[in-house]
Parts: sequence; C-alpha cells; structure tokens
Amino acid sequence: MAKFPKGFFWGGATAANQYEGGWNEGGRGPAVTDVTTGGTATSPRYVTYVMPDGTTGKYSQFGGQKPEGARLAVLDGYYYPNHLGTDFYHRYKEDIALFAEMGFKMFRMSISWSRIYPKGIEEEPNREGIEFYRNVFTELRKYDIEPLVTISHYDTPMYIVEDLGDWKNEKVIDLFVKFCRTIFEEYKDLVKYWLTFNEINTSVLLGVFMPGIPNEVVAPAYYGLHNEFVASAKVVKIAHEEYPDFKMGCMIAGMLFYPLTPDPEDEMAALHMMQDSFWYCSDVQMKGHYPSYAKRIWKKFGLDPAFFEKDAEILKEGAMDFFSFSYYQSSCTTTHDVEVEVGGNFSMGQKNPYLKYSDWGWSMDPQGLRYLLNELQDRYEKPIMVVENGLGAYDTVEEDGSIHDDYRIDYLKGHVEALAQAIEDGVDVIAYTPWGCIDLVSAGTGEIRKRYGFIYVDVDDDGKGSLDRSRKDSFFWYKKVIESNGEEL
Ligand code: BGP
Repeated sequence: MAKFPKGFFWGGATAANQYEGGWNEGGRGPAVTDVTTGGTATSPRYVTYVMPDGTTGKYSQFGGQKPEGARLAVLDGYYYPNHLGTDFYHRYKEDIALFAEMGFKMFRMSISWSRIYPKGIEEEPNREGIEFYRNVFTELRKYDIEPLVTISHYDTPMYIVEDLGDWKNEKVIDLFVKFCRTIFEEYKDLVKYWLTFNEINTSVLLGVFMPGIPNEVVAPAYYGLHNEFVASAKVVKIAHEEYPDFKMGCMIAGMLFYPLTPDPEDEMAALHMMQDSFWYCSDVQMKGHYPSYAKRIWKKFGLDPAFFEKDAEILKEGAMDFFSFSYYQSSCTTTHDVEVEVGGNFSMGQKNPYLKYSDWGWSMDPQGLRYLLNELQDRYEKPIMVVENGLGAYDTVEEDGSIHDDYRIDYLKGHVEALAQAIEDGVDVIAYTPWGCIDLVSAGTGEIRKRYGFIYVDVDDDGKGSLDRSRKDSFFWYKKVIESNGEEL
C-alpha cells in the first residue's frame, strides 16, 4: 500500500461551541447554541425564547420558526449542553498534552466569534478572549502541533442572528471581515491554516431534502449563503495580499449520493443531488465563480440570478488554496417509490443494502471516501484535508476504567485505509483530523453519549460527572497509527 507522505498532518478536530464551554466567562457574548437544548437520536434539539408578555416557548432546531416578537432566552428548567461543552476553556493544557501524547501534528479548533466580539458589532475586541486563544495556540506550538482554525463553526453571535437578521443582512459581511482582520493580525505568527466557514453547504440543505418546501423559505437561505461566499472571498483576498504565509481553505459537509438503481433517471437524480448539496458551494469557493448548473438551481427556487452575479469580481479573488471537507457516510437516491429513508450528517436518502449503519442510523462507507477524494482531486487539483470523520457511538467504561471501543477503531481503520488507497490513486491528501478527538457535545442531537473521542470525558447528557479525561483503546491505536505514519493499522 502507498505510504502516507512525510509531514502528513495526523490530528483531530473540534469546534468551540461543542467543546469549549465557559459560555458566560471571560467577557464572551451569547450565541444561538447557548439557547439550544439537548435532544436525542429521535427527538430534536429546541431553541428557547421568551415573549414580550413573559410567556416562554421553544421551537425545533431543524426547520422550526421563532414566533413574531419572541426573544431568544436561557430558561429555567432546561439544560443547555453547549454551556459546558466538555470544558476545554479550563482544561486546554491537559487536553493538548493528551493530543501531544497521541502524536498529533495538527489540531482543528474554532474561534468563538462572540468571545472576540461579544455582539459582533463592537469597535474593540474583547482582550480576554484574544488572550485565551493566544494561550491555546502557544500551548499547541509548544508541542509542534499545527493549529487549523475554523473561523466560523455554527457560532455566530446571537445579536447578529437575532437583531441583524443573520447572513441575510449584507452588513454582516463587514462584521465578519472585521472579526477576521482582528484574529489574522493577533495570531499571524501562530496560525497558518484557516477555514472560513464550517460546512458552508448546510445552510441550503432544507431546499434539497424537503421537496415542496415553499420558495419563500428557501430563498433567504440562498441569498444568505451568497453573502457568506462574498465574506469568505473578501477575507481570502486579505489573507493573500497581507499574510502571504497563510493557507486558506473551504470546508464542505461531504455528501455522496449513489443512484439506488441503474435507471438512468436515478443516475441523473444522483448528479443533481451532488450539484445541489455539495458542488454548488465547493465550486464557488474553489473556482471563484458560480458553476453553469447554478442557473438550474436558481430557477427551481425562483431566485434572482442578478443577485448572485453582481459580486463576480469579488468571488474571483476569493478562490481557496486548499479543499477541506467532513466525511462520515454516503447516501442513495432514487426516483422510484421506496419506503425506507435514512439520514446522516444533514443528508437524507434511501437505505443502502450493501452498508452497515451506526446506532444513529449513519451509514459506514470507507470506499465512498476514496471515491470522493478521487473526484475532488480531479475537479480542483489542490491539496485536500479530511477535517472530520468518525463514528458517534455509545461507550462503556469497564470496572477498571478501560474503554474497549473496537467498533470505533474498525471504522477509523477502514477510512485510513481508504485514504492510503486514495493517495495511491494519486490524490494529494495532506491532513486527516477525525472529528471529536475528545468527547464533546453532538451538534445534531446535543448529546454527549454520542461519543467520537479517543479521549473519554466523564460527563453525561445532563452535565453531571467529574469531567475527568481517560484514554480509550482507540487512543493507543491512533498513537501507533501516527507513530508509524499510517503503516501500522
Ligand atoms: C458535522 C459538524 C460537527 C460535528 C459533526 C458530527 O456536521 O461540523 O460540528 O458535530 O458533524 O455530527 P453530530 O455532532 O451531529 O454527531
């Protein structure tokens, strides 16, 4: 099997909103995840609010609507798991030492925007927030771990979302640019690799997976996404002009659709699914312009092409230096009537009879990773990072404290093999940072018990536990993988 290149970035990935905690410490302002409850595999997470007359309520995180006049609020009687995350804010030194023990070369994390600009609109940044991340980056550098920083990972300040109308408001572009200018200048000697937006394609998936959803609901998502593209491009331009050492990447939720049957209609449906859910975003960010099939999508939702075409010059200057994506699972699509629908990481589709499924119903498909990597190499001819991958699973702590997570090792092993095969195919993969390298709060369900980590954190879905860290079997397995540069699986 092909060898992993020298200097390959083995590591792990996290995000501030799910891991950091310290939600109301150090001058941080609130984000929407702070008013989002826990859920389960079958019941959604809710966002809570208060009405002007003092009555309270909640709406589903997925597709729910805030009533007119309501204000987002933390309410008594609910538990908000992101307030604590798994406490990186207070334990980053201990955690980074454990990452170093595993041999990490790269650590993906995000910056909480509201820790730097509590409402997003302040003139001056919050110095305590700036110093927190400086300490974290300095600690990583101490162990020669390269930080990979996601600038926006599901973590917009609540004020921007609630009072400014979120990304639909083009004023947010300048606020984001200001935020980026601040962190670029502060951390230019500590951070080189940046991702502008996590899984930028997820904002328009409602229209892709819910046929018949009214155009009025879908349209703002596409216009908002366009503003994110513009913001990202402006920031990439600044990086290229003022910080020549920086490497800028996009981050796309890795969707992969197979036609369920050999019916040519299914093949076409799969192509459209890929264009609508994945390529639409990656093409803009990697090529610096909208793809030709964008016209089909705009027409489908009754969108005004002029809105997207007006910023062609800006987008052109914002093409990325490298590609990154999350990859957990694949899906099938068909034009035929089939009963069973399954989902996984924002994707919906029909059950694949050739694949096994996790306890949360996500398929496991390492070969799909190799397939996508080949496609991506061909399409963009730029270095690729796999910045999320992993198995969310229940873990059991034995009497002696050990955790035998062979299911996780099997999953990861299959995907590392797929990476090696892709490298042999000629793909320029430069990094692999599995998701939730230490247990943290699930974005989709708000659970802690949906665990991804090599490192176990003693805390439950209600925030109870010592928060002590311990090494799972996968910790020792991954340490060996890194030590042998992927030779020993
Ligand atoms: C991706 C997100 C991550 C992460 C991961 C796993 O979509 O970028 O934030 O949470 O999925 O998903 P979940 O937490 O729902 O299991």
